[in-house]
Amino acid sequence: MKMFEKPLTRGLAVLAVAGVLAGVCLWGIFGFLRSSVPTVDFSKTAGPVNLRVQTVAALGFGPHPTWVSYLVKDPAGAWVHSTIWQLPADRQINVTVEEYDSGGALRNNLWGGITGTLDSQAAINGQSTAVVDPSAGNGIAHTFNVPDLGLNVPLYGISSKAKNPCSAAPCSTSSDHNTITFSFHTPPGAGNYRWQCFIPCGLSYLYGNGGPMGAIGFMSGFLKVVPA
Ligand SMILES: [Cu+2]
Repeated sequence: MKMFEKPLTRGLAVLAVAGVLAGVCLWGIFGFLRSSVPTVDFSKTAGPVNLRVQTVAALGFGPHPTWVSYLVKDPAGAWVHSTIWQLPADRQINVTVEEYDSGGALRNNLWGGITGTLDSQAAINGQSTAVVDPSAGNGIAHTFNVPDLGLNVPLYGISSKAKNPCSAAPCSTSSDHNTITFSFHTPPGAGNYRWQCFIPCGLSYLYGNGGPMGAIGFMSGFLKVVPA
């Protein structure tokens, strides 16, 4: 190996490799820090909490602009890329989901049924229903599930041929969307309740379960229930 004949050359090569490795490590660490998800606090609200969220086909910014995601509107009215929502205990939460993604069939039709809401129903564009047939119409784009609260709400998708889809979040209601509303009651005690989407919507990942499906801030998060 003529290239590493001289000790100085060899030393420089080792330094260069070490430098690249250190760079890769720092890039990974800062990438992780950048992606930390903020908590959006709704616990100071008096009376029922009106929670407005949206599901989008592509976030459009940050390290993963192509990923599907949830966003939430903070109490000041700004859309925030967060799935960690702090809620008061023992309180009615009125949820409005603006759903901007296209839908499809479910791998398990069980997730088409609505459970855990106040009347075991949800309204899709104003029409109350207890079940969304995944093989009818546009199918289901995402679900909102809080397993510990028995909550399952399928989110009816927009047409894959929609003429005015939203391409980057936060989406405006002038883009094609469905509005899904439902209410639930938070438990009387404090606790962290994990929630997630049960549709394997991480396209281009193995079985759809990677990427945004495995990342807090995209298709899963926490309800941080705190004493009111
Ligand atoms: Cu999803």
